[in-house]
Amino acid sequence: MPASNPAYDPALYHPTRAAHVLPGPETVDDDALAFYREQGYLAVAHVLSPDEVADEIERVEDLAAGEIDDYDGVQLDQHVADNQAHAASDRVRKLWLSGEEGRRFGLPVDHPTILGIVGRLMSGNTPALFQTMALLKPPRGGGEKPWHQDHAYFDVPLEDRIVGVWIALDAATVANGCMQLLPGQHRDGPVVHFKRRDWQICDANILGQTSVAAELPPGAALFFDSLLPHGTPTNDSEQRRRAMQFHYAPADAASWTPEQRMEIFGSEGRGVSC
Ligand SMILES: O=C(O)CCC(=O)C(=O)O
Repeated sequence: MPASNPAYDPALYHPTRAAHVLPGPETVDDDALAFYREQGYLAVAHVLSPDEVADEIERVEDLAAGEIDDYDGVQLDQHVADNQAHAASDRVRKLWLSGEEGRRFGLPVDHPTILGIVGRLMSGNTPALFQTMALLKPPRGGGEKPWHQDHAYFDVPLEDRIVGVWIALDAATVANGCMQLLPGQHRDGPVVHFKRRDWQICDANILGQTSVAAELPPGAALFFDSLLPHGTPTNDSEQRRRAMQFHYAPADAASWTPEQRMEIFGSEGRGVSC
């Protein structure tokens, strides 16, 4: 019997509206950059073409199936072990890759459209890739990622804000566990995290708040600030939700020790990874 997903209050994921998605990278103008500074995110369609999406799905499926030599970063999803898998990824929650592995296995971490937008969001600073992953939410039970700020996982000073890029390979919807966000709250600064269902913000801080659902078509990307609170519920639908996520730091970013990070984000955060 697969383990069931840890119970959580469904009211944690109750979006009242969908995020506005810009029609394409060419529409990322000064207003869009101002929106990102104000809201902490930017959703943009057609960052990858349909052919690029098809290629990336193939790559992700090969990695998930263990068909790539020299790669052992597959993290199974404990909750879907009895899925009648049509795709290798239907049993997998995450593919962990270092930045360099992302490059070596051909994920689009150096895609000019992505780097161009990230560079502008960093006000011209050069983006340096430091983490690559694929985040898979298999149908019928793919696991929750509780609310958190990505910066709580990174040993990087708060001034050196990291940009996350979450790219939909399948349509991401509320039903299959798209990203949910608390717009503008990156400006409120770091929030203390606790080890509960994961390294996360306390549920009580989230309940009663109004979230926005980043519903994205395949090939669209969500760019988001490393202090923006976000989370994803379980996928209880019949539709798989495959995505890639890259993180970029400013090239001149400094480093923190884990102790410096834990002083800000909470003392239970040793050895966490996201
Ligand atoms: O894609 C997901 O389900 C969660 C992504 C996320 O928030 C993370 O890995 O930090």
